[in-house]
Amino acid sequence: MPVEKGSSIVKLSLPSVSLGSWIYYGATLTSWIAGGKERLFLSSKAALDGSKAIRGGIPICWPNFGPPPSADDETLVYHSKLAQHGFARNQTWTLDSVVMDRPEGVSVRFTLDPTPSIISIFPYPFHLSYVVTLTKHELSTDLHVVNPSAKDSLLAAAQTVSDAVTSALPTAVTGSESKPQDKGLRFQTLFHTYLAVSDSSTVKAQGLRSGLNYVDKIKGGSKEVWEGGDLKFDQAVDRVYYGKGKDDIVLVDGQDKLTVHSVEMPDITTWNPAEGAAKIADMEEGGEKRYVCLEPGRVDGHHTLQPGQELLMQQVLRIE
Ligand code: TA6
Repeated sequence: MPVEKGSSIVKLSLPSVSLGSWIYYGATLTSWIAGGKERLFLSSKAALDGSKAIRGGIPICWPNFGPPPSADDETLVYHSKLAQHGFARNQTWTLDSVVMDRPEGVSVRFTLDPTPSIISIFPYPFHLSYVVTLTKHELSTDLHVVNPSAKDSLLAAAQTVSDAVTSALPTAVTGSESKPQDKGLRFQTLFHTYLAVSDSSTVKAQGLRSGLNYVDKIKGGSKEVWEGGDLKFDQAVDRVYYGKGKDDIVLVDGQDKLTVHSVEMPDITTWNPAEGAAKIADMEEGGEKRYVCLEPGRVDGHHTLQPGQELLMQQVLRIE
């Protein structure tokens, strides 16, 4: 059965070719087996019960990536109070539909809409639709963000419901700020992709153009310019490269190559904590050797969708 729905997990399979498992919590993909092996890393200590974000697989960072922004920008006051990487990875998404169920590919859609608890921390109308597709050599994760504050009657009705829920919340929940007047939906997005490797100290990422600006978090957030060449992970790496655009990044692990392609996600984060992994409570022992994160995103400032606007962002992982 290509699509197997459980109460907290859905499994997709293309017989004897590939298999993927998604947990509704965070719509986090926790396994992708292709070409005879597991391509994603999942810490054996990861909490899979919805008590915290999953350490491994592909968590979705939205509407922030990284630590929250400063509240100096008044359009980001609510964003400034969110937890690291936003809230999408900590919500139970809805398995909306099976989009495709064919021998050449299977695909399902998850959705996330404001709930009272989300509205209490982020009182902006939004609709997230997340389609994951498995084919023989590829896994595609597509996140569609909509600002539904539109004139259209159905969407306007959704807005009214959202307004009603917000105004019904006590100030103690909504905080002293009133509901935002600005109808723009502001967000960053990033797929926090943990790619399984044989030994992180020997793999390399290719395709980062020389001249790219990046922020090096290991050096306290210093702004640097990439000199080009292969990026190695033989020591701790935590960098955000801006403006790679449509360039593919290729992870080379011995004879194995995996291409990370992205659309409307012009930035990429590269992360492996090396010995710093010991401080991560839900990281398995020695886990840092077994993965590197290559994380396509849209994280250079917050993107704005005006009422009725939408944006489709995509990551495609392809084994060569
Ligand atoms: O994407 C890299 C990063 O932002 C690192 O700076 C590192 O802290 C990491 O994500 C893990 O974040 P988490 O909140 O999942 O522990």
